[in-house]
Amino acid sequence: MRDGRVRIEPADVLLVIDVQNDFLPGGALAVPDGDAVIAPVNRLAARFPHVVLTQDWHPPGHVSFASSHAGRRPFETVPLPYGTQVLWPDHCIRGTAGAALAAGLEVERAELVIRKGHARDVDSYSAFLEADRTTRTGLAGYLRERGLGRLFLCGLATDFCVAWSALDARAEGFATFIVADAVRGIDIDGSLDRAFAEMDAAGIHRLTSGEIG
Ligand code: VGL
Ligand code: ZN
Repeated sequence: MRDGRVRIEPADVLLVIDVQNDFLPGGALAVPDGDAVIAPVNRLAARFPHVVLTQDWHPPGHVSFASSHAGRRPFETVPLPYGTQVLWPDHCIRGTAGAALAAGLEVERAELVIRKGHARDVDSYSAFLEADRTTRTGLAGYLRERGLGRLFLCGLATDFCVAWSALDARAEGFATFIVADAVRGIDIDGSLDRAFAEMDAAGIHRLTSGEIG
């Protein structure tokens, strides 16, 4: 849903999803135009009262890597105990340069970094719930304990980690906004249009950073 200007309130949180080298042009799982989010994210991060970051943070041999499945290639899908998994190139291996936050990201005011996808056999696009849909990252409890939220999401990738995080934020009862000029998508077989349709249907607000006052 589109609405007009929104004024920043004291409990508002900017949730910066996965702005990591492997998702930038030249990275292992490059999101087209992914580096375009850095400038708007920096401007937002300077203005929000609270900033929380996520990092995709996989062990070597992670179940989401095509290289962990004999004969499979990136962007194919496989059935796993928790559902259908898209297979990716090896990316965001914990501690590597590819997993590091983008060099130009100015987020020193971030109060929390949530790392996700760290269990070898379960992926986690969402900042709240792993792909088994039962294991929690702790983020909802952290936000509630501190009395924080509304949530304003930005980062990468719109149709995977941003959308899953936004949908779970909404399901947790947080007022949730997507900052459209501060996200970019991967877009596999229409996944970007689908993600926006699902977010619209869930009551997630869409605005541009210029509409945040
Ligand atoms: C992501 C695919 C695999 C993301 C993470 O950050 O959107 N996408 N791992
Ligand atoms: Zn990943």
